[in-house]
Amino acid sequence: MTINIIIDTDPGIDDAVALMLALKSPEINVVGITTVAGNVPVDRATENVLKILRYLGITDIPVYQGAYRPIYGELTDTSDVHGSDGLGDVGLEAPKDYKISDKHAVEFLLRASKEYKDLIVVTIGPLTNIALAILLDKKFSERIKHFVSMCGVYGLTKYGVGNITSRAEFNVYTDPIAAKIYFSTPAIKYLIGLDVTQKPSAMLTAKDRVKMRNYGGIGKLIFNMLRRFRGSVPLHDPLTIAYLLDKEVLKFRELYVDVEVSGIYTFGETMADLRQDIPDWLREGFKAYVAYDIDGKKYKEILFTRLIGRRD
Ligand SMILES: [Ca+2]
Repeated sequence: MTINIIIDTDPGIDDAVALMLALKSPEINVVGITTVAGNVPVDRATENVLKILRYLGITDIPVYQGAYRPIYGELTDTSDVHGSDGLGDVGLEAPKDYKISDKHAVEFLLRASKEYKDLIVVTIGPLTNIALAILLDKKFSERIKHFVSMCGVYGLTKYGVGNITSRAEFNVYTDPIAAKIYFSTPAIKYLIGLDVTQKPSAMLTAKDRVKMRNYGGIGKLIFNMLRRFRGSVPLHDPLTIAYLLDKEVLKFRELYVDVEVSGIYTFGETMADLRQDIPDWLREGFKAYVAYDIDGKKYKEILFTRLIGRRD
């Protein structure tokens, strides 16, 4: 069965890997790609999507540019992580003749939610576009089969520490109001946070990356994009796609979650109500499925098999 998805993204090296994983997986039909300001300004994010499409020789997937800034929050310079171009400065070129749509990403999200009965929205950047779509159309989120989002950190494992501040994950920190609007909808949400993406068994070791390089092609590209890192590197965003390909990769718990939208040390912190034995009406926040464990070996097998054509 074909899995119809929209990917909302701010590439970003791990976004690039997520896009390639989706686009190389025949079970997945990428209905469209929407961009958002996050790791890089939105026009750069759009350009980076086009670079990936060009690299893969894809010419027919519609690309829609989205929000140029967070609703509330500021863009952070991530060039120390993602390079000055957002893709590790490996020299990928944008296609000269790829036309992006003149429609806004949010318009596309609303339209596609009506056209497809079984649409899954995958978010791997700040949630600004999603929040805007929710605010424009009360029924939008209910028309989506479900969302899968790389966002937040919920205190579910010892690996779950912030990656932008000690408490906050980047996508939520960049636009916490947008995250709150998203969390507060009754839509079905699968949230994949740093609790699982930073588990050591799920991270790409230096040895994994050398193996990738030696296989050439996409493997070499990933190696080069990540060449400034030493030791193990988490690949957060592709986990959303890996989960769609194989549900065994992640374990989820239904929890109530919320996000801190003010505070000096807690700005952008996500929290899950982990109290035991209290009635739901006393709980704080909104229902979501939150990932609490990952089969890291399986995750890496998916990356290697799909992207490089080798098991490991
Ligand atoms: Ca991202």
